[in-house]
Amino acid sequence: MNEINKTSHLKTWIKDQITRYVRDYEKREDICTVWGEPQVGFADASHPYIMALKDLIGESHGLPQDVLPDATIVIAYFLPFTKELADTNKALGTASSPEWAQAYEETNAMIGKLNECLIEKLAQKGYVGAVSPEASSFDQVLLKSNWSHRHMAYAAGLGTFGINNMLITRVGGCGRYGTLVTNLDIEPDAPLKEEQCLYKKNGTCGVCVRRCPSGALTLDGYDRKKCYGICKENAARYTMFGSSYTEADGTTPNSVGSEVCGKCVVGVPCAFRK
Ligand code: B12
Ligand code: SF4
Ligand code: SF4
Repeated sequence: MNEINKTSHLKTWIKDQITRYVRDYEKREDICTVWGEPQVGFADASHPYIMALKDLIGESHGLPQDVLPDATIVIAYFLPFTKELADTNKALGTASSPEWAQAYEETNAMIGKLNECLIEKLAQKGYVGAVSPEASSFDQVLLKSNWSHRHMAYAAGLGTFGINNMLITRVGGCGRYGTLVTNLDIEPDAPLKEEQCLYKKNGTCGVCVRRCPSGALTLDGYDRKKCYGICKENAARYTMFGSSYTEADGTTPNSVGSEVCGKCVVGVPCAFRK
């Protein structure tokens, strides 16, 4: 098989594995969430954008090579939520819907298991996959993680950043990301050139800013502390679905419940796209 065919074959195979896993997972009787069609991208683990992340975010931000010494490709995937789920969270105000909180926890739990499955499948083909343990924790003061899924997903060509601070894919921004570092020997994808946010594209829209209940979003930027205030209010409200982020030890939950809001990713034109 030549290089182009091999790349295309492996990319299709990985996307199929992810889609199949999600479709099987949503049949479980102990969960309620269903997902749209996963979007998958492949980032060059040594892309200049990734290599500059320590300067852009902070010295402590991890590189793919910290996770896997011979890292070559970071698989990034986006699991879209459904419009039905988004609609449950459309009402303005600070309270998220219970469905939104539950989907947040269920998706985070699935991402962990999906990565384990992918690691096993890749091993059967002679490749190694590894997850950054930092991805599921974040500094409670800085409100930053040492592993940004979105920066990896951006480098993998999955989307561009909107005014709502979400990475918006070609099918929209309402959903969650996962990443897996690998030593795959395939051609990477390139960052997406076309701007996905209407405001950034042509100065229109701004709906996300008007929907934000905390004032965290403005046309000029994002205040993560204001946003976290609302997320914590919802965590106190939704303690029944678990709490999937942890302290740096990787086991102690960092919250009493589900730290959610999401009013800026529902009821907006960039939530879902054909
Ligand atoms: C810490 C954290 C939070 C904190 C702080 C939020 C923040 N944005 O910093 C709190 C608890 C407040 C929070 C809130 C939310 N979060 Co949160 N959170 C995280 C977490 C764990 C780490 C993010 C982080 O610190 N990264 C490091 C920072 C520096 O990078 P960054 O956040 O990606 O920010 C960069 C972009 O904004 C980018 N950027 C902005 N504009 C542009 C333009 C260009 C050209 C470029 C190149 C880059 C760029 O540069 C920033 C700085 O480097 C990630 C999971 C993960 N491990 O990645 C989820 C994550 C970011 N959260 C997510 C979501 C959905 C939410 C909420 C909607 C809550 C909810 N589920 O109901 C809100 C949305 C807030 C918002 N509008 O951003 C999703 C985002 C999905 C998406 N479509 O983008 C993530 C990726 C989780 C996931 N698995 O999918 N979150
Ligand atoms: S709601 Fe409009 S302005 Fe906000 S991110 Fe989406 S497209 Fe951009
Ligand atoms: S998650 Fe809520 S508080 Fe945070 S930026 Fe979006 S709308 Fe505003």
